[in-house]
Amino acid sequence: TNLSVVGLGYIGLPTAALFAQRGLSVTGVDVNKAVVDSVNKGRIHIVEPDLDGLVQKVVATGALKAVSTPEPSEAFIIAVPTPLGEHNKPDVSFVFDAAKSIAPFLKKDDLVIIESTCPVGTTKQVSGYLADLRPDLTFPHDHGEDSDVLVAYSPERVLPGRILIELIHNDRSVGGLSRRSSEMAGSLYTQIVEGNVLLTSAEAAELVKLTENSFRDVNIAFANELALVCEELKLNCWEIIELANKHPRVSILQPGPGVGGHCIAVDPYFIIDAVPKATPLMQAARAVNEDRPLKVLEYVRNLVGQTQNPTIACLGLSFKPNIDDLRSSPAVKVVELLAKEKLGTLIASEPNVSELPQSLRDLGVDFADALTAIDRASIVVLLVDHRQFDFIDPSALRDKRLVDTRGLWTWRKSRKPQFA
Ligand code: SAJ
Repeated sequence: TNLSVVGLGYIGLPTAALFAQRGLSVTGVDVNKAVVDSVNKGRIHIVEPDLDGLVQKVVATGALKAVSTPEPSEAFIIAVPTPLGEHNKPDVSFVFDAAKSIAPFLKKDDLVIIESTCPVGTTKQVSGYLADLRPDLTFPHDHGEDSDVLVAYSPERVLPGRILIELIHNDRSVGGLSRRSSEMAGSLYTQIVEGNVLLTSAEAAELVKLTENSFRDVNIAFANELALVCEELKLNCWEIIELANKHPRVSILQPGPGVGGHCIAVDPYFIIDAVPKATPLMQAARAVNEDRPLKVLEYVRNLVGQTQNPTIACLGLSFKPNIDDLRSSPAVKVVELLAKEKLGTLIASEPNVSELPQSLRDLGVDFADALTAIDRASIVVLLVDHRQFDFIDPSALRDKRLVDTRGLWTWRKSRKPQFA
């Protein structure tokens, strides 16, 4: 089988490489020429365990090649970004651009699968759009089982850092615009997926993806709200959560300085935008989570009090532990807020990158390793619980004022129960 994967990002590239490893002839398509060139040299432009070796191998054997514009193929997977646009409205324009780019090459019995996170109904709209571009072919939204082209939706649900493992082992929802579309898409995925491949409709599969990430956002908001409750009641929220989680049916997540990344903080809006009246809880969760960086600012402001120009060390900048991705990071947001408020001299430390992002350099933030930053500071703000920070000797913190947004020092390291 020939397969084309449109979009060679965090999802498209590992997916393309896995299909190539399983013996398909795979063409990766990306509008970014630098990405195409690097893949064709067997190199990767993203950080992901084991992906470099796999891409190098499948490019060397000729099973995977990258191109800038699509070519004819039997199956097309669209894995392009769907960011939030203005007013928190989903922007699916890259999906439609990708559909337009493959339209000229479609022929009878070809399969088109969308993997990008999409509002419910997008797959059907894309099918309609393709039908307008190719009036010589029939599509399933109009012609059901008899359509020439098959169209389906199948969301990725992999965790960065574990992408190759989760692509293979996670169960996968596959929703077609017709039964035949579901079945053909499902049988394609069985070539890489060892988990269950579960067939449904396109609309259901679209909502499943949005539901998963909205569920996590609401649950993180619960933890963040509990942090506020505990602060008012002067109790340690990490201890409360650990003890509550001993209940066999309770599993509370961890509070933090906010929810970052490209999915959890975005996808709830894809539901909220479609059905605002039905989503008071999801909207409240977003508000709670979006308020977190401002809360951290408030804690630091209180610690600073009347002190003139204190030095403040901010530890961790990525959007979650043990990754190097600083985009959409609440930790970066906190440092920006602190810098704009000119509360003191700021030093940021992030062991997974070699320099600060431009936005922080422009604000005059210094960059140092964690121990140097702590040594120079009177206030230490822990923003990300990277494994490197586990090893910081508590004596280095003895005379520092702390804002521990992750409970590393105020609970996990100290483990001082309430009565102590
Ligand atoms: N976070 C907390 N407390 C927690 C857990 C997470 O504050 O207890 C924060 C993190 O620090 C981070 C943000 O939430 O800022 C998101 O991190 P994450 O680890 O929850 O999720 P992502 O964005 O790396 O990946 C998620 C995953 N979705 C779910 O777990 C339901 C992944 O499986 C999806 O494939 C991915 O979104 C995606 O692409 O949609």
